[in-house]
Amino acid sequence: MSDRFTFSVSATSGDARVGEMSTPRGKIRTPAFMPLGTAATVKAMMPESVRATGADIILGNTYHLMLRPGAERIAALGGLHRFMNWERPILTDSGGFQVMSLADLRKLTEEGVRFKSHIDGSKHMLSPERSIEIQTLLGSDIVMCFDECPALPADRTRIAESMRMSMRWAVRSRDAFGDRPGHALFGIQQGGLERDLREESAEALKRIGFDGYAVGGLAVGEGQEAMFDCLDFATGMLPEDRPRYLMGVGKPDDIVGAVKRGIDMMDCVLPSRSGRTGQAFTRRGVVNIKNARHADDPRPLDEACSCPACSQYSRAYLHYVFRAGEIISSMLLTWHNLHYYQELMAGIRGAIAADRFEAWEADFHALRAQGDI
Ligand code: PRF
Ligand code: ZN
Repeated sequence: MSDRFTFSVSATSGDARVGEMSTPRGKIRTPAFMPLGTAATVKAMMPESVRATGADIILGNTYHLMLRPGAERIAALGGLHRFMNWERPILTDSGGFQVMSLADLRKLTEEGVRFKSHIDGSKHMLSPERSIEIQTLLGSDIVMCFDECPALPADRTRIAESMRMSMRWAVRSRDAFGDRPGHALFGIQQGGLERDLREESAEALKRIGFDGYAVGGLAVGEGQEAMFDCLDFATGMLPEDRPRYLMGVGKPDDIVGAVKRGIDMMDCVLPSRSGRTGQAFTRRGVVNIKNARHADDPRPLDEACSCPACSQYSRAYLHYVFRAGEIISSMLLTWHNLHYYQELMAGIRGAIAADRFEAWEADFHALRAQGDI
């Protein structure tokens, strides 16, 4: 295995690409879906089960881990991989986005952001330098620049100012990261839905130079159509020979549409969170397992799925354990949802490799249109 971070595209179908990232901790097949391991656990899953679903990489969060149990503590215990028993690649988000959505009493300045913990009210500061330091302490394989973005809709002035500050922070993130062979630093494009601001942001990031490039500031309230319209121009502004990561996306049809527009990586809380709230993703759309119509149904959730929830249990059982608040409900539905997402990615990669992505996409939508059995 290479001791450097590399990325190569092996096939394309339209603007969709299939390829591979390589890190000293393992390979990542792209397009990749990264499950959330926000707080040093993919909730309700053992790490070997996460791997069994087909995940090559998971995501950790600077914001949560700095508050609890603390980055210095994790470093002293041998780093995040050993701490959580996941030895494969980990990408960490940089914290700014989570501060703005989760923390109390935020104060944003050129230096960074001061805030109070949503857990115990304690005071903290994050800056580009501190965020990179924390991600380094964690031992993250793919480190994200420290950035900030407004929820949409927002004033163009606010979007432009925020993007320009994030680009100044990108310079500081790059300087703080230095040169760490085997570890990657990704820049994050901002600029809302405005083409010229996205272009200005992409040019600033390319001048600095990163191992990969993320599209940030989307899926923040604008809706799918507006997000796709933006991706139609935003993705192509980023270097073709580097991975492109759409942050915080999304539902299965968001993922398919993003890949179609040239995206290589995504992450989302949806499959794991929905697993805990009784929503299952299937090839025929979303199934609400708490619905009374499942109470006597001996059939599996999805007869074509090979996960434990589908191969060993009935809808009636899944319905009952959810209603009864049993812990196994979260375990089984999370496993199923993560398995579904990884099967979706495998299907996407196969279709691109065979240069039949468009036909695959038509089948994907046709089956969903039929609805649940
Ligand atoms: N920036 C960072 N993390 C993010 C986002 C962003 O813009 C988003 C937006 N969808 C999700 N997570 N750093
Ligand atoms: Zn299943």
